[in-house]
Amino acid sequence: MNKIALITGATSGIGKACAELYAKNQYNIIITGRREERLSQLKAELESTYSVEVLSLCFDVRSNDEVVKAFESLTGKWKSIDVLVNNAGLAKGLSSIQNGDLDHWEQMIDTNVKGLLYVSKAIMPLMIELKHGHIVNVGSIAGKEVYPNGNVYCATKHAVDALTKAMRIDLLPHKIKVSAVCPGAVDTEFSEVRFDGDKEKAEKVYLGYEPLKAEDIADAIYFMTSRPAHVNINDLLIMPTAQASATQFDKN
Ligand code: NDP
Ligand code: 8X3
Repeated sequence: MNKIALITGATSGIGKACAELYAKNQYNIIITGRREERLSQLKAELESTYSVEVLSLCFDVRSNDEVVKAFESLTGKWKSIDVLVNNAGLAKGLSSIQNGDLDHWEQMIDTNVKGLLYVSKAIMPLMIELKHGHIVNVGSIAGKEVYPNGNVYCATKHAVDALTKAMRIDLLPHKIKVSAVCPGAVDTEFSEVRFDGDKEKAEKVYLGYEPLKAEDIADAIYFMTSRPAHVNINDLLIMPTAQASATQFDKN
């Protein structure tokens, strides 16, 4: 029987690359995101390319009601989730804390912290019942270091780091693995979202060096979840070779 991977934020970037890689490895996939059309398109692509089953759930992780409703709809085999990749997340803005935008702060906290909690709260009981499962939280270098003007985004990713450790401790007796993957710069839609659709500004983030690709992170996540039962990779910090820390780049 195929295993099942649930990937939040699969409409783009790291989540989409994960959905593709798990499907390629014959997992049945649950993909989530807010953009229905992208979800339908990805579902059709994965089903036809890899002959796996794909369930698409369109909801906003910031709404616990939507999260609960989406996962209450799971029936039969779809409740036996082997892997949960808590990937949905975003940065909004890049400004000093004193000039911060309250709406940006709320979007980041509600998505990266509360959204991750809501999804986990819905899925953990299923894994506990099975005494089996692996949760991979997508953290960031921003959860290891704080960089100028990164303030609230960095705080949300530090929270992901703390929650990963907390989940690993509390879920230990239930035989559920919990890991974090923490990337440096990955060329996705991340910067376009951060700069409210300003493509020119977003492109500059990845100029003059070779950033990571979404597929690099998907590879790492798949590797983590395909270790033998007695092995857990707690935390993986993965950077472009040209990036030594949150702020130090070797640019041309
Ligand atoms: P993208 O913007 O390409 O993808 C983000 C995904 O998150 C999209 O599928 C989006 O789907 C989903 N998402 C965002 N907000 C919500 C929401 N409220 N409800 C449901 N889904 C949501 O960026 P990345 O792939 O780069 O980002 C994925 C994760 O990786 C994030 O947690 C990010 O913080 C983290 N990260 C990224 C790095 C980078 O440099 N790119 C580095 C380190 C970590 P939709 O819009 O359809 O809802
Ligand atoms: C994304 C990486 O450092 O650009 O989490 O904010 S960073």
